[in-house]
Amino acid sequence: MFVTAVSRETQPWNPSSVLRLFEQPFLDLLSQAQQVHRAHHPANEVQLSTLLSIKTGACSEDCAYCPQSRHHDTGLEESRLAPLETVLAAARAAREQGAQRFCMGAAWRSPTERQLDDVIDMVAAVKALGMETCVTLGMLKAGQAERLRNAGLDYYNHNLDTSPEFYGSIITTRTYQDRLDTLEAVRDAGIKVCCGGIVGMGESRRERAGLIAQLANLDPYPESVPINNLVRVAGTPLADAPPVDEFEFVRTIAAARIAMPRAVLRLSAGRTEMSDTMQALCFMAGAGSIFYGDELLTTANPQQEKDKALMARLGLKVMGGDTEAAAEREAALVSV
Ligand code: SAM
Ligand code: DTB
Ligand code: SF4
Repeated sequence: MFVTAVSRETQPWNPSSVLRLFEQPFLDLLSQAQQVHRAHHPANEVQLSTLLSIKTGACSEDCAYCPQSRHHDTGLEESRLAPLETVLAAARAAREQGAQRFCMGAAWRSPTERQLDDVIDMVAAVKALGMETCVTLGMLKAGQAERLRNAGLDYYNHNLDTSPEFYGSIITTRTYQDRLDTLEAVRDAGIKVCCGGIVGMGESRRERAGLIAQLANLDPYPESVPINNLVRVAGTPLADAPPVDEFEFVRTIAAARIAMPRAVLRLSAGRTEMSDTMQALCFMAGAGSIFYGDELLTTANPQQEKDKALMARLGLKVMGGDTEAAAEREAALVSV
């Protein structure tokens, strides 16, 4: 039997009510999720964002999944903050390849004011290219979020990563409440929130449901919700985590779709290990965006040519933006 779709506007979610979504027969869940998707989003469209690591490695935090933590020996080479020209060249290339949004990530616990000065120049310059801007820099204070907003920042990415109960076995150097405080500072500054989590870190189904309930009960819930499938990196404590069942991953996307009908769900890290068929199921479940470009921050993403071919194979179009910009992006994508 179908569980009736209710949005945050009418009823808060809790882990048990999200769990009941997961427990439906797979095809019922998938069908319901696609109906919710089509009621709130254009069918057959995918939003494309390109990522760039502007400052890599040697991070003071101990996130168990992350190759950039200085607590783990992953052999990653540390880099200084990238020069503005390098960032702009990457953004221009991403735009030419058809990306609508450019996301810049730094391996920081939180930025200093001086570091923020440099990032602000990057945000303003990328925005001037006509792209949407997103950054992920760790924890922010209210004044810092306002400075980013004034520079033209559209989205701030800061993930809850997992449920409050499971969180302590993944990260010890900052609390769940720290993350909620940053999200509040971002929201209060008028920046759109990009916030999601990771599947496949050894969490239970109830804990996956707990993450979705937390996200859905943010008021308002995030505009953008990345769902990452753990990339198991050698040298991290989660290098040997057992992969999550494929249908369970699709169920997670579907449950997020139903609990947050208007959010754009991003099928994020972990796509290199997914077949085209698996990705098609994720789009069916309500994923409406992907990271587009050969690299995520430090790990591989499907080659752009492969993604162009996948989109053509599934008849998916590029989402968003004004008509002219969208047409340019379409043109960039036809060279399959
Ligand atoms: N340092 C900043 C922070 O933690 O907010 C920004 C960068 S951090 C790499 C951004 C997000 O990437 C993390 O919150 C996590 O959800 C995701 N991530 C990092 N490593 C990952 C991995 N190995 N697999 C899947 N997702 C990962
Ligand atoms: C998010 O949720 N996923 C992206 C983005 N936000 C910044 C990052 C994924 C990182 C995967 C591991 C890496 O490439 O270092
Ligand atoms: Fe640092 Fe962010 Fe990686 Fe955690 S996820 S170790 S904060 S870069």
